[in-house]
Amino acid sequence: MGANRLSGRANVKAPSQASNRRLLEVHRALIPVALIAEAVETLGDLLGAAGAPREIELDQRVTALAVSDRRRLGAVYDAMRETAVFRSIVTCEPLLAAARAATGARRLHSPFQHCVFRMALAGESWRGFGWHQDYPYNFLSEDFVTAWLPLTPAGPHNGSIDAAPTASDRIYPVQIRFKRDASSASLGTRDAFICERFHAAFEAEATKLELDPGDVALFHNRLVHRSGRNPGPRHRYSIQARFGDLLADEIAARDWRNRRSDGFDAFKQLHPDLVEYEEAS
Ligand SMILES: O=C(O)CCC(=O)C(=O)O
Repeated sequence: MGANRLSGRANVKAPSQASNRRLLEVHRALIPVALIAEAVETLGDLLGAAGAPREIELDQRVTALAVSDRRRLGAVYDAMRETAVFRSIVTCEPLLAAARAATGARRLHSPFQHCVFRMALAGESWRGFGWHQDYPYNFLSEDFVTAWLPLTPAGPHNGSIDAAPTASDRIYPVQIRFKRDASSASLGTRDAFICERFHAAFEAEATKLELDPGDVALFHNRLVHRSGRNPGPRHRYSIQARFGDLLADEIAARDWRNRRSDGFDAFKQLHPDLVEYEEAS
């Protein structure tokens, strides 16, 4: 796998048959340092309130809670997304300005259900996302973007994100399957990963993002990417938000319908040809 560090000005153009918006931009030090610090402290406090020992550092608190009470760790994921600092980050003006520039939107569309907090725990690759594009997942306007921002350094040491920009010239067919844990038990919600026959081409050009806290990667929804496997021992903490063009013809024409709950119904209706398989519920 390629180990290129994407530079601050990464700008990979899509082939001409697709939209000419940038597939991937990395903005260094975009999010105010104080907001990142507050988010990390808030996460530490949440873990403490959930029962993790307060005298140990962040990663150790997460590991301790994952071992002692996995369900409580799940509650911390959800609560983190409900904090004021989370909202402050996904609505901070530098991020919105970058999103407006990347999408060309005069008015941004950013449904809150598509703003997520993630912990990629060391060694838990079953929780990661396989090769996918965000288009079916969020289903906003044609040129919508994902903002991916780490709260602690992200790189090969904790997996980060693998991206395959030059293969991102079209929307690929997907297989819709239930998420499963390490023992293959269904987790109830679904994924739409790209069909396996394309993976070798993605692997051949995969590039790993290296980002510091405060940096933001903006991906076009067509960017093929996946969660890099976190070898540990550090966990990875990140926030993702999605931004589309509220006034784009295609989203207005479908009454702003996007992926409002689990499932890929709106995507399936528009692109039945791109769903190669769907696991029965
Ligand atoms: O953070 C990750 O590991 C994957 C997230 C991702 O691929 C996404 O939000 O689109």
